[in-house]
Amino acid sequence: MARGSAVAWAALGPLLWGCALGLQGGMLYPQESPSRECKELDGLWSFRADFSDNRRRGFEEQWYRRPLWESGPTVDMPVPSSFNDISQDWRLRHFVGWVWYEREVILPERWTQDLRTRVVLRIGSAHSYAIVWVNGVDTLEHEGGYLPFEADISNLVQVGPLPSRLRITIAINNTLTPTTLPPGTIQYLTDTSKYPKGYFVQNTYFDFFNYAGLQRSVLLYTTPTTYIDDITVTTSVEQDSGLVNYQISVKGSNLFKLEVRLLDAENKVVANGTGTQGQLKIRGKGFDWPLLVKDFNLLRWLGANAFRTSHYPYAEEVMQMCDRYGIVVIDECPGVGLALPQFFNNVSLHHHMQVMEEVVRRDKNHPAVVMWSVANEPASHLESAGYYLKMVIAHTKSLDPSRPVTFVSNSNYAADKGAPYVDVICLNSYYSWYHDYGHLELIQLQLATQFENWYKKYQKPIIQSEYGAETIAGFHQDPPLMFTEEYQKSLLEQYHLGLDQKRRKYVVGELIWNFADFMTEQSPTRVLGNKKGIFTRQRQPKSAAFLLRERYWKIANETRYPHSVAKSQCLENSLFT
Ligand code: GCB
Repeated sequence: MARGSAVAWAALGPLLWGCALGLQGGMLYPQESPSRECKELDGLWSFRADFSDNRRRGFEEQWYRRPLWESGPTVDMPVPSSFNDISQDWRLRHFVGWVWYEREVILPERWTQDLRTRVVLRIGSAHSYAIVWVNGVDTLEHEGGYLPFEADISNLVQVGPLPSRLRITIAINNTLTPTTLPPGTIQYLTDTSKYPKGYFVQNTYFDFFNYAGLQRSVLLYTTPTTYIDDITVTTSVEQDSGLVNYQISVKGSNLFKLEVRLLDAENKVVANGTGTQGQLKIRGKGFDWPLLVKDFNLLRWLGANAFRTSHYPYAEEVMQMCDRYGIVVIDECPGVGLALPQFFNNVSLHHHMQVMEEVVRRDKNHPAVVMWSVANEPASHLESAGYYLKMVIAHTKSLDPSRPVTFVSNSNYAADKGAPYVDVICLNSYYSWYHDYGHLELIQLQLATQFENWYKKYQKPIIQSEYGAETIAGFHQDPPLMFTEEYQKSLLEQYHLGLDQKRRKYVVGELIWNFADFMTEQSPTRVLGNKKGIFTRQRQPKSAAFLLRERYWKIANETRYPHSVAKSQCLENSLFT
């Protein structure tokens, strides 16, 4: 059901570097300034799902040509949100195909009259394929969710006297195909004794609900016609000084003068520069007060200092909070569910590289990002996956030579074909949960074997990137049984004993699965979603949260005050600044 031509299957072969790769321009986070204005388009949009059999009625009847209400009934849809959770209509929750959003905007007169102003339409993310029309004109298409895209619409709004009313129509298709990220398949069920004609299901190979729609903010912003299009910052330390290297890309004209000022948290200028590239030298450390946002307060309460954006890039505002809170991030792209051999084809590889370009372009200047992750649990035992991962990793390294690159593996150490190319080995394992369930006594042995095998083969640092147990808050049983809070706690305790054996050697990180319970598709193994959270979906702690809190603060204090007796409590006001 993807728009356009059918999936092109191509045998894996050498890719021509640079061929159609390379994003045009930057993707800076829009900020208001004396020369830039923003107009948020969050709020109620008109919405319609195309329930027609082929899901193409909207294109056949050209719904974008006229206001959406003229072609049929619409409902209110808040933006940002996932359309799946808003309506009481069961069909919409599980809808697969094209949905249509529309919103009218009145522009300030200056935006339409002043030809020295550029007007840009920016969509924070549209999962997963989007087509955008402005006043009925096909303006922008984008493939892939979770990442922003934008178009200069000046020539559509600056067209003579007062077209100050703008109609924005966005069609979004959430169908996952073998070449989307994450990939998926559509299966038609043709046994007419069981299914009505034309019945199909969307198969996915990952463990979260495929929420869709305009899930992040949509906005309009302006820049002057000569404008900063992109900034790339890399940092290093030389003795007592921090070095900030910058490169600035200016578009629109060659006649400009650039002054660069670096501000600290209190907006004081700490370094100056001029020109499109240079180096700023600064001294000292930054310090941030905790912000009043629940998840970050919980991270701080826990003493956690890192997370992975499993399994897609998080909102830009989350990355900004991480910068402020000193939380380091393994920034992962939506390369999840790469489970079938046919997903490792050239079209997917090309798209995957493009997605990594978009991730790096968006997040490269966040100091919080410590590593890029190109995939979660791909079928990395396949030869074709080895080549595919090698290419995506090499491409990511060429985009950002300053950061390590990884993918998260759950393959056997002897069979994994992608591990030779990563800088850090990230491993997911579920001892005593998906294997040998109930046998907590086996965890330490199995974990030690896992670490020793991988380290012996690769001699690379290792992160335990997932471990955990499904736990229904309020279920208790002692001695512990699966799904109880006691079982989750005991399982983590056993893992921690194993992790501590290797922690000072080559195991450089541990990431619990999961921070909080989350929604998944229905299945016999999921009780209203994945319940491996140490917090509920409402952010209340399960018993395991207290265990982790003890552990994380103890480790943090050991590191920060190596000569005092390690205490398992927060010793300061600030987190890891
Ligand atoms: C995994 C996946 C994660 C799942 C988790 C689980 O290995 O990476 O997406 O949610 O296991 O709970 O099964």
